[in-house]
Amino acid sequence: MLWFNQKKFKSRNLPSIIKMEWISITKISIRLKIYQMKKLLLYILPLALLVGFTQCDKNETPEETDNQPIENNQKLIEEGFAIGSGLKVELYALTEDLYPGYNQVFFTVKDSISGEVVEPDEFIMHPMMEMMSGMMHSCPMETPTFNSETKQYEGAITFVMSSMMGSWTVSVHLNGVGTADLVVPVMDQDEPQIYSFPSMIDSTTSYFVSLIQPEDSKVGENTFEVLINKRASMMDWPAMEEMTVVIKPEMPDMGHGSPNNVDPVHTSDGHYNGVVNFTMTGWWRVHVTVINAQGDTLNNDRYFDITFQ
Ligand SMILES: [Cu+2]
Repeated sequence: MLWFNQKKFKSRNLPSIIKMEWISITKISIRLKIYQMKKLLLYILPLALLVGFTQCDKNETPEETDNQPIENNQKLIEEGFAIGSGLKVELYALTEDLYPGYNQVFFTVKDSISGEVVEPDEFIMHPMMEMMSGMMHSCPMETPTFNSETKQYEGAITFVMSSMMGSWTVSVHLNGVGTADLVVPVMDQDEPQIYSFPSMIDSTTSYFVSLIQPEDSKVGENTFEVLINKRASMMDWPAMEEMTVVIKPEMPDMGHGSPNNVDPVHTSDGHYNGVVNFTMTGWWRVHVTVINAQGDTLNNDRYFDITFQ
């Protein structure tokens, strides 16, 4: 078929009979284009929808497989191959996104070819952040241990800052031969779940307090649990077990506190458990004071904001 270059070929320069012809050819070509577009839509639209759904699926809880039930509504955060080991690592969390603070993490290790869940002989986890400046540091963590029922490694990572400041990688070293480097986003939350402060008696030492509970606050008594770590070095973040913790909840815009709170006491591995009493819904601010074994108060006013309806 004849094809007119419409930009170069102006119809007004033509004799009227040819002009008619030209118009009808243009019409045909427009019809053809519409037909082609319709056909294109017919194929592209379902494809686009399919891709859309597939991408949505990635954020959903993965489907249960025969050999590995997904526990506790876990969300797949990232997966990767440990090159050299023939194994694949999947990292799950209980929230859609990892966040600054205490995150429980779950790892499933699979044979990279058969997809079968396996228990590796050796499993070593290292969270590491590369800051914008190029400086590297780790963060507090709880070494994952194998749960023979769920066939997962279960542990915890306390991210000390969000991915706004750099890039977090959770490396998993398997059987001494391969490492899976999982680059994970750590997303800031509206109400921060962790705060840090330099010690008031030794400003070179920083402490990190993470809020673990309440997760879903309710009116009445809630378990109040925090984790306390010290930054001994960029790679060493020990849990602090000999602190005294004092809590004081208030509703800042209503000018009242609440009775019957129980200060958190140490349970294990730097975790402190107590009770916070929220007498009504709304915005609460729980002030947390950390006192060392010598009786020195280590922080000035620090708090967690907790809002619930
Ligand atoms: Cu950092």
